[in-house]
Amino acid sequence: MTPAVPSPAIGALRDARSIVVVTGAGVSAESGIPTFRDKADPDALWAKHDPMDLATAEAFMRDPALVTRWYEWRLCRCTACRPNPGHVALARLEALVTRAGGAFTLLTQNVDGLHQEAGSRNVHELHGSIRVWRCLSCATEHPMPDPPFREHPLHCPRCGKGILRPGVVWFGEMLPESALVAADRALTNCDLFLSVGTSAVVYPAAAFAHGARAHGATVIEINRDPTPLTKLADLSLMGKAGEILPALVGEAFDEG
Ligand code: BV8
Repeated sequence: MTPAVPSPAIGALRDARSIVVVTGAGVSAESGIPTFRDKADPDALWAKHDPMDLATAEAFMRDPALVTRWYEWRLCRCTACRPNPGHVALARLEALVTRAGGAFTLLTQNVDGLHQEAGSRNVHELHGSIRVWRCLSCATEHPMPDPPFREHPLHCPRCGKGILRPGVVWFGEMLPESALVAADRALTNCDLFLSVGTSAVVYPAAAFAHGARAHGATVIEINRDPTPLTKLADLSLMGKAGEILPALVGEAFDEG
């Protein structure tokens, strides 16, 4: 079902010269990857687990086998899922905007790699990637072997003694410097900011819309439910990202 998209959103997309998009777990929900806080989703990750028991460095040091198994389970879900029309629409939008000489930056909180698989190019993984793991002893990075893992936790294939942790950003950990620099540069210069499929409660990503707004950007939120950002946004498009994004990009750029 193709949703009706308000003409101001179509005009804003068509006129934008520099777009920043922030995405969260909601953009991967229609690919079959559970979200974190979605009250309507019994599989939501934080509905079943306390994030402080699984998504912190302390939790990993306390029980590396448990946290390794949880990320192994999530990795299984990620590798079994494919990009949905929402991911594809964002990759198409980037191609259209950059081909016309504009700028496009995708800042994702997701760790599943689906934006890149859909063809998005200028992607910055604010919270790292589940597909790369790092040795706590020699700090080397390793692409994740396909599950099931041979041991829990995994030992470093290079030094043999360190254990591997997922290359994600846990609570209390700094975001990658390169992603923060890219975000700062893009937010300072953008004229359109899209927030897609995020509950807008995890910082510093949740503050990006405010920064873009302060620099004069139009803020559009695409989400299935209201969030703390909804009242700040210039436009709030309620619904599924996998339906709204293709309709929005199609209305803005397809002739006829
Ligand atoms: C840091 C691990 C320095 C990876 C995650 C102020 C400034 C700076 C930091 C803080 C601050 N205040 C508090 C902090 C600390 C903390 C924080 O933000 N806490 C919150 C909870 C209050 N931030 C940090 O620790 C960050 N580090 O800033 O370092 C520092 C440190 C300490 C103190 C000060 C400074 C690190 C943040 C990263 C944490 N890592 N996970 C992993 O395992 O994946 S967080 C977790 O939440 C995920 O990474 C996820 O990316 C992130 C955000 O969740 P969402 O993606 O938004 O997903 P959610 O389920 O919540 O929402 C989905 C939405 O989609 C819903 O609205 C739903 O309705 C909607 N939806 C569903 N289906 C659809 C849909 N929408 C559209 N279409 C659909 N089909």
